[in-house]
Amino acid sequence: MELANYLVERQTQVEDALTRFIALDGIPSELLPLRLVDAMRYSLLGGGKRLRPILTLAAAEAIQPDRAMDAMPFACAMECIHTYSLIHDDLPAMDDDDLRRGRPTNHVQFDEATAILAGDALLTLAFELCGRTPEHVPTGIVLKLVTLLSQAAGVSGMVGGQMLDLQAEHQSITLAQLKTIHGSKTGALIRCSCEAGARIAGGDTQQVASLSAYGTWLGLAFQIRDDLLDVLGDTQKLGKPIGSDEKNDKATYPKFLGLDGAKQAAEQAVTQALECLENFPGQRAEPLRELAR
Ligand code: GRG
Repeated sequence: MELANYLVERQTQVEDALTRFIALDGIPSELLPLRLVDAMRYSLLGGGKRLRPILTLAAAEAIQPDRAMDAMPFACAMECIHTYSLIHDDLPAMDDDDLRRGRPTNHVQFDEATAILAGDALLTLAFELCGRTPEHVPTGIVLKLVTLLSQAAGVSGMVGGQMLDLQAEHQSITLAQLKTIHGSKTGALIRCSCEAGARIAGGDTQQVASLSAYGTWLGLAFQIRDDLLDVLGDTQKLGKPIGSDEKNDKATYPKFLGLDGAKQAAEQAVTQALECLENFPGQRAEPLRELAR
């Protein structure tokens, strides 16, 4: 399996779906605040790897390939939440960044109030998209998706993790605390993307648990890699400034473990993620395996 081709194909499908959903058809144009819609579109359609929606689709595919597209509305919901988090994270009150995905951040391109509202509106759009899961998916599963999404994005997940992260600035924290912070701030959405895909495609308890655990390990590997790229990457390729962790005196995996130790920890997390896929024989889980590698 060629991962690059798979990613391009899935990115195109996700972007087509995001473009359709953000067209906001059905709302009379005189009711739409165009500046807000422009700001939402600017960030939602402005690039990015589309990792979380691709994970949702790939997890659904690992259960039942012909059910993968049932997961598209939820996949797009995950991207809406992710995009809102980036817009808010870049604000002057948070990281105060000017560059994201190689372009001016939302508040630089528009203004702070518009950026806050664009984030808020993307968050609520995510719940609407959850409700657009095809009607043949059992209602009980859709209800579970709402709970999963709320827990992953809210106080027990991403927003809670962001708060812990802000409080930890300029404090000395332990490696265990760092893992907890990132497990919530970044890991929760990644785990939720995987678990939701499994549920939408009708996975049994064991399969759902395995794909959720895969998401947990992948989230850890992703965060360690992100910390490493902040030291070793280049701004051009990443589309955002490097060295920001050092500048903001942030606790990171390389600071705790050294560069080699952090690389090893990422490799171990990838090995664990791959082990979670052992009961998925054949080609169906190959995209998830390749993504982890
Ligand atoms: C402000 C509510 C609120 C939450 C902020 C997740 C988060 C919490 C902020 C995002 C900022 C950040 C740098 C998080 C670390 C995780 C990370 C590297 C996110 C970027 O994700 P990618 O690499 O980005 O998937 P693309 O651009 O490819 O979508």
